[in-house]
Amino acid sequence: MANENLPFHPCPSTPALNLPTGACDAHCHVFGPAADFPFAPQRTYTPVDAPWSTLVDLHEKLGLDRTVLVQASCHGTDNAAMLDAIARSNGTCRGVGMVARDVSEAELQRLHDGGVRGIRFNFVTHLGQDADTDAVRELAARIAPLGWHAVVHFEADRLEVLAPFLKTLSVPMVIDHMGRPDASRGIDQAPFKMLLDLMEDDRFWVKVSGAERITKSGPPYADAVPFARTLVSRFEDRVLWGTDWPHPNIKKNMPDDGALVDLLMQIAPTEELLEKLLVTNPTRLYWPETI
Ligand code: 0GY
Repeated sequence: MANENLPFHPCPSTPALNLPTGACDAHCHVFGPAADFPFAPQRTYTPVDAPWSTLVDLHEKLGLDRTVLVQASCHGTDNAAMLDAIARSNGTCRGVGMVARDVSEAELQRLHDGGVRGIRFNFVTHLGQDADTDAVRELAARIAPLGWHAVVHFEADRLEVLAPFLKTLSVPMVIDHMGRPDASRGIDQAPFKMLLDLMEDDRFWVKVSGAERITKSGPPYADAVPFARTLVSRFEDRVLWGTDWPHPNIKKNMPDDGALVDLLMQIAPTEELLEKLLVTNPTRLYWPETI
């Protein structure tokens, strides 16, 4: 039986930080409702229902105007819940899907028409089997003509093996959750240095999300901030941020999404950096036609 997730925070605080117009949550999920969009039988966890209407209310409270939904493993390659949300969003939401190796051209086009702009590959032990690198290579070549990118989600200790492979791909690649280092080991640890090296190559982007995942000290995530701060200060044009709502597989201290927004005061401490992180950069990847 897949493990049951904890519910998301019932009443997130209103952040003190005013976000810029067009601010984008570039990493969050919709789950179910299971009655309408059943979870994948092969999933490794069962999330709580986290429908689009709840996310819309949350974003309004936080001051977020746009959304990138990321397909999570619990829905497998059935992107229906995500596509349904995008269709309701009046153009304010785009998506990152998951697809099978033998996905048809027609299905890729259907996803594109439905607002998908990338596909995601997992190399995370607790989410089940790793993506097959031959399949990743094939799919990366197939999505390139659509102008899509790959989102790569891995645990920090996988990077040493993964980096040489990723460097052979020609599409833009977005790394989830700062490459998931153990924050208690500090920014001089080898996996984070490896990530910084990888980011010198301008095919790579990184999400400075996941403070609540990499922290060892817990809220308010002081140990995680230097990682995000370093990435934003060194690579201001290739960083993205997201809440990660509804926070799948967080086992304790379910984050207050308002507090996660307020962490941005430390992560991107000038108006210009905040504008790039929340508006300019996500626009380049997900709404390039508006530039
Ligand atoms: C995340 C993180 C997680 C889960 C998934 O695909 C997923 O199921 O993304 C996780 O458990 O670390 O990116 O939201």
